[in-house]
Amino acid sequence: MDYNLLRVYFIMGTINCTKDPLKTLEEALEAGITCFQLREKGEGALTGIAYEEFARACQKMCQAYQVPFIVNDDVELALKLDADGIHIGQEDLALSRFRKQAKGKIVGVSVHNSREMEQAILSGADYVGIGPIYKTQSKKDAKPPAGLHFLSATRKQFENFPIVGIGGITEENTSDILSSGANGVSVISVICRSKDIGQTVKNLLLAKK
Ligand code: TZP
Ligand code: MG
Repeated sequence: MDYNLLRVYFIMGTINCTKDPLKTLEEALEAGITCFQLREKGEGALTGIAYEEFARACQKMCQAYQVPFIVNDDVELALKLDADGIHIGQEDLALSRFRKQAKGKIVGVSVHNSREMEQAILSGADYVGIGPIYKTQSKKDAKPPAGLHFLSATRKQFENFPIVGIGGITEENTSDILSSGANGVSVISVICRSKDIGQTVKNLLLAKK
């Protein structure tokens, strides 16, 4: 896959937003995010028809900006909507079970150790998410922060595999994530809670290794 798509990878669900979720997404797209993942989960998340309609609205907006629309966990919805990709965690459906169905789609997997990393590659992942690097408020069942060590060790072992860092990433620490070998940063709250999404995304895009 094109590494550049991972550069500023925005993840969002309605409960993460402090203002209208579609407005949040539009401002982020306008400012130049390179990828979007719908992660509609947690207490108060949309379900059923409302969830599907919201997903379709997000997808339409992403298409207008030619930014990949990725669905978290929900393989069924991703296939139904013909999303550009799917992101799965270790607790989710095994990638080997749907890799064929997801032919041509971007498939991302969250990994936390070298065994999971090797398995993700063998199963046909297109990229991996490594984290939480720092403490995060956005995922209730997040593992303890791992810091930069596993990220940099993984980059040394897999020189060219697409990797995105996640968890507690801000405008200030993005450079550290990039210099530790990630091709980009995935973020929820720094964008969802920003008072100036345009400026926040610009700062994330401008951060240097
Ligand atoms: N997986 C690991 S940390 C995390 C996910 C989905 C949440 C990241 O959110 P934030 O607000 O950018 O820390
Ligand atoms: Mg998951």
